[in-house]
Amino acid sequence: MKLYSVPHSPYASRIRIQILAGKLPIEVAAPEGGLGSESFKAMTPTGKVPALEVDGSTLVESAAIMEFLEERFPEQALMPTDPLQRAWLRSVGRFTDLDLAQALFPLFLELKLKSGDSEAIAKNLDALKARLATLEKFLSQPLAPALSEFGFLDCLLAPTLFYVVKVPAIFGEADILSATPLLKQWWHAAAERKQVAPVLDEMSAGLAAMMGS
Ligand SMILES: N[C@@H](CCC(=O)N[C@@H](CS)C(=O)NCC(=O)O)C(=O)O
Repeated sequence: MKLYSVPHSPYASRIRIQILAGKLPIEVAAPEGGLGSESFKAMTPTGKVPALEVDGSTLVESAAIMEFLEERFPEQALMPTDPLQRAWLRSVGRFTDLDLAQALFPLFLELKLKSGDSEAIAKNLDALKARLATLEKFLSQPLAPALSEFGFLDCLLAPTLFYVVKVPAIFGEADILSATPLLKQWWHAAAERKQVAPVLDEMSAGLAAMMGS
């Protein structure tokens, strides 16, 4: 099996945490010809990373790849067996991708376009904080895993939280998690874990390289 990944991608980083945690026998490689190349686009339905080459097929979409690896390597599975807790994790995953990550996109765009529109930036930061308040409610539910434990939630959430913390800081919001204490506690614990920290380091290096610093 071969995972196509780029270091800064939060979606590919989910799978890299899973591989590191379970010592899964999966080679990690850059997309052939680079991300965006015609040869990589021809290999996958979406042309995006992560893409997992397995048994002559190419799987895409991080959430689907994560669940595939759970089933393919059951002895290394990170999800609990309880269907309710599994459903809770999937609901956090969907919220992360469909709401939280979407709230980051206008800020990424601002980093690229540098409009300097402070009103728009403040509005986008407020929208992001509203999503974080929702995430705090998820974490306060009884179905949430213990904040101190490594698990599937780390793979799902830590790579996106990396950007949630990093991007607002560039706009002067030094502690975006200050109003969400459970999330803040979870983030600080997760970022230190041995299965997560090396991947966050790769993300930092990848981001710096991408931004030319
Ligand atoms: N929903 C996808 C998102 C994947 C995605 O957007 N990957 C980005 C990198 S972070 C990508 O490959 N972009 C290349 C492109 O859009 O051409 C997933 O969860 O895997």
